[in-house]
Amino acid sequence: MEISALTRSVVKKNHAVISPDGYVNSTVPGWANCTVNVIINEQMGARLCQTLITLQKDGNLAGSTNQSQIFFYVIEGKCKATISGQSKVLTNGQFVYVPIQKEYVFDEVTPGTTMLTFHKVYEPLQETPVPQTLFGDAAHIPANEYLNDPALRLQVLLPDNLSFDMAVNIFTYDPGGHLPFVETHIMEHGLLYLQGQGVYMLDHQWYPIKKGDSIWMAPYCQQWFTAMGKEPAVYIYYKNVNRFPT
Ligand code: UGY
Ligand code: MN
Repeated sequence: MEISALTRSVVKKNHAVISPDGYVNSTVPGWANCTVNVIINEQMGARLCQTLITLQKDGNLAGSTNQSQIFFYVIEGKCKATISGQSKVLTNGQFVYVPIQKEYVFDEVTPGTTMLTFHKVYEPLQETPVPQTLFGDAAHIPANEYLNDPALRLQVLLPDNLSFDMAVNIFTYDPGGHLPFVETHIMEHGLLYLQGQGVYMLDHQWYPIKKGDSIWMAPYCQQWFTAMGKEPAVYIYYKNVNRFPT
């Protein structure tokens, strides 16, 4: 029998590992016929929000982005996204970036569809246009070798220009691949494992990680990862970028 008093999840001052065994669902106004797990939020000291949504029959997400832009990513399944009148059907690996002050509706869902969201309060930059709605497909985004290591590949899902103050990337590590050094940086991360497993070092503590787990790394949380097992380890992650370090 499993021991119910154990979990791999930890929540610390500057990082968290959230494994699905600890999920307790939230009710989010406007998001109907779905389960919502708020994985990362300012309540834990973060400056982003990350949620996981499982849509049931007649699942429907409706709302307005207001001050926080939202990146919606379909992990598995199918739904229709309508952003201020512009519609598109999204399936596995497809996404839509919804800028501030837009109305969105997700409906016509296949029951069981799972989605990931990253939310960030937008920081406007003088004389720089606010980004537009952007639909995309991870399958069509090049996977570039990372820092001259053929075992590591990075896909950059959002345009890399000053209009955007958040980045969302997919990082793929072949088994045995690892970050080339321990990163120490001001940017914050929210992250979801899409495939495989490995070991993450967060502030000199070591965590086994696998598909379905999420991680929050506060600014300056020191970080390193190595992939293990027989298949590549893949994670999708958020990073705040392109703004003056106030
Ligand atoms: O973009 C990054 O900072 C990335 N290399 N960090 C990470 O994967 N933990
Ligand atoms: Mn990093």
